[in-house]
Amino acid sequence: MPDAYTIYFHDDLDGTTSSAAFLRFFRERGKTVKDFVPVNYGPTFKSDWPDKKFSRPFVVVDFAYHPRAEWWFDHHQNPFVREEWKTGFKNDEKHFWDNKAPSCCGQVYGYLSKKFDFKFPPHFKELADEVDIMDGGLYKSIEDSLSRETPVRRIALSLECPDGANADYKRFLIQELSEKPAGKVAESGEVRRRFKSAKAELDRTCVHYKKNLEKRGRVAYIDNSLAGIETMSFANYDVYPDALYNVNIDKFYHGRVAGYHLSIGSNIMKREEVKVNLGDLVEKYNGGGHKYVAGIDLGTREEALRVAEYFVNYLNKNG
Ligand SMILES: [Mn+2]
Repeated sequence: MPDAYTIYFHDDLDGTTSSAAFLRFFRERGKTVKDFVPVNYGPTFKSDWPDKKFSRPFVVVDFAYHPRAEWWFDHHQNPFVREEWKTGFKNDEKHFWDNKAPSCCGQVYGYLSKKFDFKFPPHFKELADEVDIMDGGLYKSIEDSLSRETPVRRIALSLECPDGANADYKRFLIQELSEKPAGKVAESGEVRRRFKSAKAELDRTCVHYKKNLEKRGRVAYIDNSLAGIETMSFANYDVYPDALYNVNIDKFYHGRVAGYHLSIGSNIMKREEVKVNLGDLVEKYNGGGHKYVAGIDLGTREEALRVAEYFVNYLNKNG
């Protein structure tokens, strides 16, 4: 199949659902997709990405720009690894950057519907709207942000359990979501089993936050790296509803190599008070993100603590 596409997608809910939208679109236009490959930012992302060996032709969704991508859609703040890629870039029919889009899934859904007059089945609208809320942090309240009751949120949480991280599970979800409403997909044993285990972990995380979260000025701060707890941004504001920002550290593994992730976010209920662009602020540490939420990967815990300290102070002074 020389013309079958490979879709490279950001390894999260948004990338997975963006791929499902593309699969639907391609399939109905008689094109085949031979594989779906999750990609992520990591300590060596910026040096690896330009020379990465892609299976061609390929599509990139919800992730950094690459000039060889036949189709590319992204909504991140700084998707250009090289300066000349940024200056040479113009949106065209198959390449579209929209850093105002709450999610890439919503972006792809809206774009393909409008530009190609493509008729998605009705369940895609529900999917795109929910991913917009989740990826764009457009929740109605902190309570709403913690709720995992809708089918799309159940699927999102299922990705958080250890065996939700594997690529085959994402491939399964992409196929399923391209065909069926999220409500049907969420009922499958594959999703339910992972949801149950991730929900137990989420409950443990909320207890950990209640016990250990510190309020430092306007910033909610926690180092989760020793407790083996993953950052849960909204838990910050459940504990301290009047905090404006959060700075959280957690530990992750890239294969066998440990790394430390710094999550910097803002309170979704106080967005009009946010004066800085977090995505821009983290650039000098090779981080990435949007105006309201950003992340940085660091090699050691000492480094993570030092950079966290810098941002706690910076945000109290300037944010
Ligand atoms: Mn996204």
